[in-house]
Amino acid sequence: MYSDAKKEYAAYGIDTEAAIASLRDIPVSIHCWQGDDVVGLDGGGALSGGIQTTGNYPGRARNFEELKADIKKAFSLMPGKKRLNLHASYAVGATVDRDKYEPKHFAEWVKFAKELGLDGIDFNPTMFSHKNVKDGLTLSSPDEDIRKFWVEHCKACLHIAEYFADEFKKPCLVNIWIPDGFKDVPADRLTPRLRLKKSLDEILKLDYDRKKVIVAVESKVFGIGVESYTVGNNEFYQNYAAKNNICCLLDNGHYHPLEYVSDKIPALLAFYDKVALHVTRGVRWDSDHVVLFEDELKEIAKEIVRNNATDKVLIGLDYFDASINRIPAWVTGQRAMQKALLYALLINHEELKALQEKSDFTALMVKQEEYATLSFGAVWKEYLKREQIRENYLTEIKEYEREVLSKR
Ligand code: RNT
Ligand code: ZN
Repeated sequence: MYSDAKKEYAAYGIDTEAAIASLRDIPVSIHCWQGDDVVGLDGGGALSGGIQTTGNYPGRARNFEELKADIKKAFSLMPGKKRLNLHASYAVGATVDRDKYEPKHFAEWVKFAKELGLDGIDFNPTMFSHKNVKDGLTLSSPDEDIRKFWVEHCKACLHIAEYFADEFKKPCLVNIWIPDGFKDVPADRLTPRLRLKKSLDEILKLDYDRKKVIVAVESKVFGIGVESYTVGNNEFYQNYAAKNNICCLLDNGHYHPLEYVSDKIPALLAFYDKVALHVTRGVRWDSDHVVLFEDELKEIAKEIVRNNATDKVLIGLDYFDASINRIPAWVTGQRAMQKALLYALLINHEELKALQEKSDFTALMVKQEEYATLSFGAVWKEYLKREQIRENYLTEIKEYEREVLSKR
């Protein structure tokens, strides 16, 4: 099947071997929080901040050991180059509060990530599920003690990120997302944003190595319970990032359903050296369904590949479903991302771009449609085979569920 597919793609001017080789080299940062419903290990409390997991499927990882075991299992079923994306709330054995976290609280994670042969670790300050989220506000809080606490937390996270970068000799992405917003019509939309700006300025004043640590800011249109106003909206962060030479993180569940992140990627590439992504699947009000191999994901992958931006676009996953077995949830989303990248690598973009430039939109449409039915599946199977990964992961996961998850 593969040798036929190879010939079929060659007729389109595509080298399937080169596509497979490129795919192997594109890192995808995999979020740790699908494994435990975003609960974390630092006892911060129930999930808050306008995000929610729904469902109560048995087998949630309840501690560090269980989470590690599940990550190990899930990652063993994922092809390609993998990074681990951690939240600060996954500190191990911390007896201090989040503003005082240190690299040592993450040393166990480094050890684990090295054992798994991962490409690196990415990091996120956790500004939700904590008593210091006051009236739903963190970095934009009018309470100076609260605002300062979160500024200190972010600074601590930059130090920890530098430690990750040193350990793996690879840059670490630190993504700042805050839940701050209001449920109902505010009386003042500017003041909280000015306070957020001030907080970010204070965080970035820290003397950190910008080559090792890439700071990103993640906007959102609304959250559950904060439907009327989001302090860190898209315009705020894009302008902040541009003026302060940091990075924007686009979460494709954070926009109006008629807006597409695939379209935003090239807009930002015109101005930024790096663009970070949270790949997810929005469904109506929820921004965090398991990623599937669907049209928008393909478009996102095409924008990364055809703009030669595989080292500029930092791909991270962000979804959490508690209604199904969490391990196939993880694996399905990661494989979907890999499929989309492979799909994009198996397109003769130069030919299609030339048709657009010549305004031959008829040929462009016909050709694009042809790609939909080429032997993609055969190349995907070959890729999995070479990565020594079985296509069927359900059987193995069912067994893990019987042996491990169901006993929790
Ligand atoms: C929330 C943001 C944020 C979180 C994670 C846990 O809407 O997408 O990225 O999902 O940091
Ligand atoms: Zn996100």
